[in-house]
Amino acid sequence: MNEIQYRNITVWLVEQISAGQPTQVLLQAMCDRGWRRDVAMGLIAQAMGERTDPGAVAMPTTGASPQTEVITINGDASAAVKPMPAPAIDDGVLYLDVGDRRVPVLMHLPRPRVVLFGDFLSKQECDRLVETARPRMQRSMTADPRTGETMVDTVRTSRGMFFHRDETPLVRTIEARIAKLLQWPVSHGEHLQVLHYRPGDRYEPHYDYFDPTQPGAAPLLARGGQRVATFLMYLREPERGGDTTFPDLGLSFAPKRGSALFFSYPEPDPSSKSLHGGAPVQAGEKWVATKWLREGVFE
Ligand code: PD2
Ligand code: ZN
Repeated sequence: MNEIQYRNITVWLVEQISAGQPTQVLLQAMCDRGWRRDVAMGLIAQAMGERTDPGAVAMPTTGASPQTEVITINGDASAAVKPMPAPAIDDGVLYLDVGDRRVPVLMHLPRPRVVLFGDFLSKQECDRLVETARPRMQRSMTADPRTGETMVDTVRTSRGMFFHRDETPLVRTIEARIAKLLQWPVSHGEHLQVLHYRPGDRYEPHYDYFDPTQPGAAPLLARGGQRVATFLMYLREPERGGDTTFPDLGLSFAPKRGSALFFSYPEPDPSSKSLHGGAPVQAGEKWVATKWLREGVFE
């Protein structure tokens, strides 16, 4: 860290503190972006006009929404704050209240942020979503990075469909539940997608964000900005296979019915470590629903 980075982060911290941003959120955002915790605490304390002994800093324990990420551009910490969808996982939390149910937190990784939830959907909700989607399933498409046009692609052999926002009472309930859990408005979510994988079907490892260096990204980004997070709900489990995998993290999640997986990628590049895929279904059928979260309003 050079002196300019320290000066810029301090300026940013003073602005954030003056605007009322809780210190806990600032600390988390800095740690998430690679600042050592003690250094971050010292800088926050300094910015608050307190002494720099980390032990002297009183950190409030209450969470705040929305969560934020400190973005470092070209290695320069001329930091900008970026709100991000994220569950309010305070230290030691076991359940999150989403209004109509308490959702168990089964596993979480802070960086990159990956969270596994149990019981996000009931068995009845999973079944109803599958049966409503089934007559509308078509071969899944991917976006061509050169043109932005959607196309059939061998990396993704599932079938899928999209619900319109608010299309049915159940879709509305699920969208509201996701918004509450991730502290992110319904308006900033893409339409709910249902995917169906049969034996052999898979989704090769990929990033969900649009590569901004590709010419085809512009039309995709024009509608709601960049994708910043994914929320994947498991609706029907196969007999074998079909894990969601993160090759860079060595993580693999079994597609357990009713559970849901969240991960975010504050920057649209491989440093997000958000490479992930759907392993081939070996036996039986896998059904999932995906909600991709945008940084802006997705019409
Ligand atoms: O179905 C999956 O496991 C899966 C894996 C990777 C879904 C997606 N990506 C997606 O919908 O983006
Ligand atoms: Zn994906």
